[in-house]
Amino acid sequence: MPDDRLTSSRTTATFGDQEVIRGEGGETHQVAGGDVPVLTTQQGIPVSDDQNSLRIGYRGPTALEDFHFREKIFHFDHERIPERVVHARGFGVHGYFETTDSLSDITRADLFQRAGEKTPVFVRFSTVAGNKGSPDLARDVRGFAVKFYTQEGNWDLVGNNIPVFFIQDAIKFPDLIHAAKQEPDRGFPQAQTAHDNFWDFISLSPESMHMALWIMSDRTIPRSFRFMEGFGVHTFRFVNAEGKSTFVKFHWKPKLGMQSVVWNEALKINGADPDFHRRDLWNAIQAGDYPEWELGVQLFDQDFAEKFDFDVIDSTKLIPEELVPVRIVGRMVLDRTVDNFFAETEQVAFCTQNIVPGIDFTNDPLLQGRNFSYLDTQLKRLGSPNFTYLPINAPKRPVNHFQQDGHMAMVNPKGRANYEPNSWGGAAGGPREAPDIGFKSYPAEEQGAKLRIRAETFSDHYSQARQFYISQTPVEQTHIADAFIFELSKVKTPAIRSRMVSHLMNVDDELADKVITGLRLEQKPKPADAARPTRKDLPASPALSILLNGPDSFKGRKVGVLVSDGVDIDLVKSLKEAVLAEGAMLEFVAPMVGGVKASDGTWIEGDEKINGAPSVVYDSVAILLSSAGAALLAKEATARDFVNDAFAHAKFIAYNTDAMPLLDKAGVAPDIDKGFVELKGSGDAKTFVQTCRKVRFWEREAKVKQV
Ligand code: HDD
Repeated sequence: MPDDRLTSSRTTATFGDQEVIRGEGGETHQVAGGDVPVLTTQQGIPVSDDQNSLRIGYRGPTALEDFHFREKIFHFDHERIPERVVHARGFGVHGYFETTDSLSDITRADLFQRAGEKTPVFVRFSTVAGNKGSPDLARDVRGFAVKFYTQEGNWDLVGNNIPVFFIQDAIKFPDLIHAAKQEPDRGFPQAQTAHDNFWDFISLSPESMHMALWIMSDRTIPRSFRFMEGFGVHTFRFVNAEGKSTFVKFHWKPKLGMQSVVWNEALKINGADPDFHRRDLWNAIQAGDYPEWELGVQLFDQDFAEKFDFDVIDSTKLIPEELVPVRIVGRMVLDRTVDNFFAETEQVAFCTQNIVPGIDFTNDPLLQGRNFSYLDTQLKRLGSPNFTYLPINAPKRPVNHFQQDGHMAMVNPKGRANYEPNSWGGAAGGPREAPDIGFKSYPAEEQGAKLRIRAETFSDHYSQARQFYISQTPVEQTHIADAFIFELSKVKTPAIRSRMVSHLMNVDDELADKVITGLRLEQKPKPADAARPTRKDLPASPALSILLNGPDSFKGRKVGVLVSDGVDIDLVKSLKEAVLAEGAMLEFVAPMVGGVKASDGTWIEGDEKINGAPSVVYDSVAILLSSAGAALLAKEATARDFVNDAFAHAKFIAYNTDAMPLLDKAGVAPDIDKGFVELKGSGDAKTFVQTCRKVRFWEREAKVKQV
């Protein structure tokens, strides 16, 4: 195995996109397939036999002297590092950010100065509550952390796919996370908020109500990382060359529009493909279909902040885009998967305090607390203050300072001077401060008594929760109510269910009534006492809906085509052509993975076997069968599920007449609606793909859900 650590040996090689010294010895030897490097120990000693440990006699005991065996097992025993206490399950990829609109009048941040300039980035998407091995489609907030390797150092924008947060003060973070994760006595449930502790905490924390609405919406079950928004959440500051400050909120807008799955799909996808999101991103990038987001900023001044209904440093509130428009200033393209998951995705260390000249913090108490937590957690996780030397964390500009030593010190300052001021002249004296270009904190004036209080300006917990709810389409409102009913039905303590409903009564009567009915609460609770009794009726903000901001094409989506022997080759060809022309993907699902023989003898290779690719993993499906194939698959339970689920999940379904026996056995034949497209001739495939641009036939959903 090649050894990527720093050694004293001779060659350099690329690791990710970093050049590092690499321990490749000079020796190679010939095996079938050509010259390969010689296997060595960590000390570079060539290994003759890696199959057998050293033993005394043919069947005797293993010798302690076997340094190769001991070194190999020792290293293996130490392979794991602590997983992140939150956001343990993540997936990282490389890309670049391109400035499209100079912001030089607003900020001196180098990366925003010149339109057309590209800055390398590393992005890690994650779920929050689940452990490292938990399924991708848990109902959960998604982390959206971006490390910009700018020419003035690393800037980490450590955001989520939701623009607000559960709590207002970082001191509540451990409680929130303890309540969300597995209950400590039993060690479950995994990656779920549907349990007593979580809803107990939330229902006792009215400040969480806005976020509670968001997490019960389809934002927490995205179809793909590629189809979700990202947010910096907090209000930050931009500071320009003259020292003038402008408040800013950051937004990532997916080029392919937003899209989520439905809850019943999420449950099934987690079983069928726990790696659904990472596989999706990996496949898209490997196929050259690079996902893209626009970076937008909401800019506002102190005057706006003072007039706004809410405190701009309260992270449980957002500023509607209709009030402060989002100005697009750049785009981010993710175009490279990692070479090594551990070295990059696992070892990347995001820290909110990593900011660059021209960007600054505000007094948001959540942000202030985060600035302590992230550096601290990286030391625990990565084990040394020298984690900044790991290639994935190292800035892509020269680093000069007098910090030294510690575990794994890889690059210590050279020369005699390891302190300053010093009187060693010139280069011998080492690096010096640069008052003209160095980072300067914005000189915000602060005064006041030392207090443990929550500002009065943070006290309205319901108005924006309601605004979010009324901004949703009826389909989305139903999903929110259903999610509350689902989660609270998993709560075993009736008092917690009622307490949660008492908050919903302060949000929206119709929502509360739906949940009361769905839970079959016999006694309607009293509305929760609110710190501020009156709730402002804010106008709807269409930007908050997923469905109103969906895709305008089927690009980047995937069609699952169920095929059988004898399938009409012309239909298959025309469908494939139409799907690819749209920039979408297509997979053949066959009774056996080897594939099927089409009507003209053409062999169609299967991408999946029918029981390995239920329709939940596709955006739409096509059932293209011969009559013999339909008769066979009508007897196959997984084929019937394929059709039935696609129908229940309001997917668009293409089919040919010969496939009818399967549709019939699956119980959907009597309900063929406008979400079905019959493929008779080659022109119909195009119609089907155009229909799919709407992603779902939502009109069907209400008909398949009666309870
Ligand atoms: Fe956090 C990780 C996002 C509040 C403490 N957080 C972490 C990650 C993301 C966020 C995306 C994963 C980074 C990665 O991929 O490595 N966190 C947020 C957002 C918050 C937030 C958007 C609210 C606006 N976080 C928050 C608070 C605290 C933390 C209030 C503590 C006081 N977060 C952490 C942490 C983590 C972390 C313990 C765990 C692993 C890590 O930092 O690197 O420090």
